[in-house]
Amino acid sequence: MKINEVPFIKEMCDTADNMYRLGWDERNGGNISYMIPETEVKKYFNPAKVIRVIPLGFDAKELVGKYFLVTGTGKYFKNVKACPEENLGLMRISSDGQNAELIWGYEGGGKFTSELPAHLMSHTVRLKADAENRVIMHTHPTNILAMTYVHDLDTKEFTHTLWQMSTECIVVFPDGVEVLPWMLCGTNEIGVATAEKMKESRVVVWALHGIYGAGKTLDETFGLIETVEKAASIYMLTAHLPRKNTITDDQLKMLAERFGVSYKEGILK
Ligand code: 2HA
Ligand code: ZN
Repeated sequence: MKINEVPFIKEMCDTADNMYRLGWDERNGGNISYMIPETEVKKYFNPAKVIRVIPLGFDAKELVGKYFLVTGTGKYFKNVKACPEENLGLMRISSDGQNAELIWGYEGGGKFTSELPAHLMSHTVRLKADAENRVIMHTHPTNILAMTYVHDLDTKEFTHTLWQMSTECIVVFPDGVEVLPWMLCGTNEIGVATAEKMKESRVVVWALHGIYGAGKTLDETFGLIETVEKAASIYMLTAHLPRKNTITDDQLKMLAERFGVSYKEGILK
């Protein structure tokens, strides 16, 4: 079997390719981690055969024994589909939670994304909120990024504006978005801060940088970020124009009721 016929690898390739084509992942921008059940790993790989052990640089003891398919550091989303074995790695968290045991990938001496702390800390938090969560996705969508330059970064204000930007928003992300101020990326500190925000929401905006999303599948997580990005694009197209119409708070409440979602408190009046 060819590597790009392994279902979860094909899915990852298609997703990275799609995100690249949308202009979200310039150069080495963006990273994805996808938790793969051991039963799935065993269908295509020999988990007893560890190619390399790579120190994590932080403690991932709550994820011991779990397998993740992760984009590589310095790698380009543009190239993932053509060469998954160089741009992706399949790894297991070692029994002491300190290392990544590489099962497949990162050919040519690569390693996991520099944002792995934010990914694994977010997985830990989201798994507590939803046992089926499997994906953490980080990307640089153009309009979300633009919006953080011109909009108040207060989480409630930011969420309220996004919810108003299209009718489906409050239904797709009823837990709103959390916003982190600019922080140095690639550090354990931004990982801790991101995971803390992930307790409240499946979407965390990194001001002046990009976005994090969490979900059960690659499709669902992509769709979540896509919806936030669409809302941000409506904002960027209209923010400088006189507003004639808007979705009111009462209408947002009607939507939430109709679609049976419980939305984050303290945002609608
Ligand atoms: O991997 O997006 O945040 C490149 C990045 C860092
Ligand atoms: Zn980034």
